[in-house]
Amino acid sequence: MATSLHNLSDYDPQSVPSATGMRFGIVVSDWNSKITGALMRGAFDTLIANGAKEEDIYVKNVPGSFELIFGAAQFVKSGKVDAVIAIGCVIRGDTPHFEYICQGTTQGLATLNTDYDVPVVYGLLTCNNMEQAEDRCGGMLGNKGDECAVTAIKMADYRRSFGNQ
Ligand code: DLZ
Repeated sequence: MATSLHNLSDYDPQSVPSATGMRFGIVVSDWNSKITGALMRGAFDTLIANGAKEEDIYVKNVPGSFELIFGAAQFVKSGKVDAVIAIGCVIRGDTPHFEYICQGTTQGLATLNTDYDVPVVYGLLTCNNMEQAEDRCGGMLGNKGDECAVTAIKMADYRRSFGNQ
């Protein structure tokens, strides 16, 4: 869980398997694009820094966070990737919409993880305000995109340990 004591970009490079030869899908929500763009760049750069080839990283955009479910499902079913990173940012507003989008998106992404054999990494920021989002996409708490990339590599490696290529 992210706290003011935990920089999301901190990780031990020794603990991360090589991403060379792995293929990744990144699906990015256009809502709050300044935030999601920074998260995507963090994820992309961290995959590259750990050995992934640029041509093995596929980036697709969807309109909003709720569409991350369908967007991620397309990658999962394509058979082209070892892991998917779903990136979005929901900011609390005046109505209960925030709860519905967050819960629906979270449940949808969780279901993909149980129904298919390609891991989907949860890169959804669920923030009370824009400041919290900025802190988590390259600000004082690091970049959650970096954290998602490390998780995607570890999960792709885990999947391969079961013989899935
Ligand atoms: C409608 C909506 C609202 C109000 N807020 C956000 C948000 O903060 N972040 C986000 O990613 N998407 C938001 N959306 C759009 C929904 O995710 C979705 O795209 C629409 O409800 C259409 O299905």
